[in-house]
Amino acid sequence: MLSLSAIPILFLLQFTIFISSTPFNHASGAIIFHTKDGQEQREFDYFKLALQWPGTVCKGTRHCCSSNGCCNRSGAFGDFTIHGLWPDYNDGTWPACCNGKIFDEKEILTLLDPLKKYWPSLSCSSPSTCHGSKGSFWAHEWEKHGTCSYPVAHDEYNYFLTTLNVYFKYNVTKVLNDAGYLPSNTEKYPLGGIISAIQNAFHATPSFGCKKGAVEELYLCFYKDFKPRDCAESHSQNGIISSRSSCPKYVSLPAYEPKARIFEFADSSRQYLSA
Ligand code: U2P
Repeated sequence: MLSLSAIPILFLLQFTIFISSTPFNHASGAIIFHTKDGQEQREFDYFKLALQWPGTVCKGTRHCCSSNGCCNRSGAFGDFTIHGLWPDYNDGTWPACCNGKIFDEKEILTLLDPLKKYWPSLSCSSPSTCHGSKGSFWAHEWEKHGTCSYPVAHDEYNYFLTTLNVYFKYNVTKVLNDAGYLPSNTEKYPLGGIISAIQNAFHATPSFGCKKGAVEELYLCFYKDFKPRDCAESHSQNGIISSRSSCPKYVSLPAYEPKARIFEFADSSRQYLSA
């Protein structure tokens, strides 16, 4: 059993280990990250919660595999699902692949149920990790974005837990459903109306990505303390910041349609269909 007097010493020890392992630049006071080729990246400015709309993403499914949520139907497909929590810069660029540990699924075992449901991969392809190999969707998001979320999210478990918490707190699917914007394969909705519904609920302006007139991605933005802020839909090229949206004035929110499932054999390109 620990004596009471040992507790402050343990705390101090933990705190010292924590501080001494931070990428802190004592000259400027800023947190500096290094990519694996030694490039410096400064601390991010804000967070972007990137969500995907399975009804649109899964329309593009060409083949199936066990890891593709579009096929195994394990996800919450009437909802926006998580793409990632991205630390971004105000100029439209972002840091990527910062100092941090390689993804280890064992670190997030207790989060697997909600992650499978609300953060499913909607593709068969294995994205690249920051260490030159191919990995899971979660490995890609942690290594590319999670490692740059320091000092707000300071480890893998904390990154995934924080993302789930923000996602549940700012339930944009519920906001849209309550405002009458329901999944439909026939309706078109005014993008301005969708934006207003979100502004009224969260007091901040989201941004969007569309594919063939259908909402594919929705972005909610946050200050580092997770208070909502506007998403700066800007992209910096040669120092010139320009705005861009791939969405028309009227957009659709297609319903996810379980269709014939196309399975792919691991050993060949043979495929077969199942209802
Ligand atoms: O938009 C195409 C891809 O660029 C990455 N992206 C985009 C915007 C942003 O703020 N941050 C960012 O990282 C995303 O890459 P991914 O995480 O999918 O590898 C996005 O898909």
